[in-house]
Formats: sequence, structure tokens, C-alpha cells
Amino acid sequence: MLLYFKPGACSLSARIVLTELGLPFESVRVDTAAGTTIDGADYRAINPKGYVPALEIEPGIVLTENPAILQYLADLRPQAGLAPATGTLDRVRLQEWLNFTSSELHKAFGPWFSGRSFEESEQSRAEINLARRIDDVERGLSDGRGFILGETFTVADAYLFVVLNWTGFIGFDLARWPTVAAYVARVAMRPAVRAALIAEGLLQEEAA
Ligand SMILES: N[C@@H](CCC(=O)N[C@@H](CS)C(=O)NCC(=O)O)C(=O)O
Repeated sequence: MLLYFKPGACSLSARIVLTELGLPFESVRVDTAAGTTIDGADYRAINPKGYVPALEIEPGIVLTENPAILQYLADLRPQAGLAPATGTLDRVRLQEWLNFTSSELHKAFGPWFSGRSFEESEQSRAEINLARRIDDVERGLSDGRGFILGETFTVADAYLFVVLNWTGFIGFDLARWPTVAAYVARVAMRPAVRAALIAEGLLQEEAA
């Protein structure tokens, strides 16, 4: 399998899951602004949408959309328990969190990653919106569960972790959400997560 990625972007969650599952894969860095891969290939010929992640599962067969990719990977090794079985209520709960992470939390970071500067009023609106979405995660974890679906790490945690970790990139302090902050720190300690962060140059080897 071939993962098309940008360091630290949402594609990092697919790398975490591939690593958790011990699946063999290679990865190709993408410059989404230029629309090319690191070796100069036309990325739009691979994923016409232009964004990462994309996962080539066999020559010429490319999956896009993070929630779909993550569930595809989890289902390759169901015994690893990274997604509840299809057709169960727990699987729908997983999809609920994946969709929330994609369409609400992830998108709440859009104003910071748009590449243009912020008006002060726009920034405060964006901060209020992001805070509201982090409140939702805090509420989801408020019964003391270790991970977002309960006591087991799932692909929803991989995606949620990657997105919450962006608060560090934009200087948005998680201190107001102690449960979320502890959750991010806990997920960051997982060997597969550390390995994925190192692979994308986001963590030094000696800190692992
Ligand atoms: N709906 C897509 C969204 C993917 C997305 O927003 N990718 C970002 C990185 S996290 C991206 O590649 N943006 C284009 C860019 O950064 O230039 C998915 O869930 O996979």
C-alpha cells in the first residue's frame, strides 16, 4: 500500500493506524499547494481532489476521505479491534466520532490553515467555534473513559488525536479542557503514535 501524505496533516492518522496494525506500506510526500508529489509526479492524476490522504491499495486503486480510509484499514485486521464490527451499534458510534472529527473539529481549524491572514474579529469567531467543538470532545470523555469509544483505542482516536494535536501548531492552549489534554498526552505515548510522529519529523528519535 502507498500512503500519500503531508507531515502532520490528517494523513498522519492513516500512518498511525497502518503502524498500529503492523501493515507493510510505503509513503509519498505531497506538496498539495504545487499539486505534485515529492518526486514531481502530478498528484491530481492520483487524487483529483488535490488533498491528502490518499491510499493506493493496489496499482490504480486509490481510496480517499480519511474516515473511509481508516475504516478500510481497520477492517483489514479486525482481530486488532481498531473498529467495532460492521452492522453493530458500536460501529455506528465509531462513525459518529469519525464524522464529527472530519466535518466539525477538523474544519474548525480551517481559518488557521487557509494561508491568509486573520482579522481580529474573524480570529475570535474561529476561536469560539473551535472551543465549542473541543467542549464536545471533553463531554465525550467526561465519564473517565480512556479512549473516545471506551477503553479500547480505535481509528477514531487516531484521527481525533491528530486533529487535537494541531492546537499545538496554532498555539491554542488546551488547559481549559484537562480531560482532553490528558487524552492527547495519553494517545501520544502509544508506541505506534510515536513511531508515526518520528516518521513525519514531528518528534525527535531520542525523545521516543
Ligand atoms: N475530506 C477530506 C479532507 C482532507 C483534508 O482536509 N486534507 C488537508 C490536510 S489535513 C489537505 O490536504 N489540504 C490541502 C492543503 O493542505 O493544501 C478527508 O477527510 O480526507
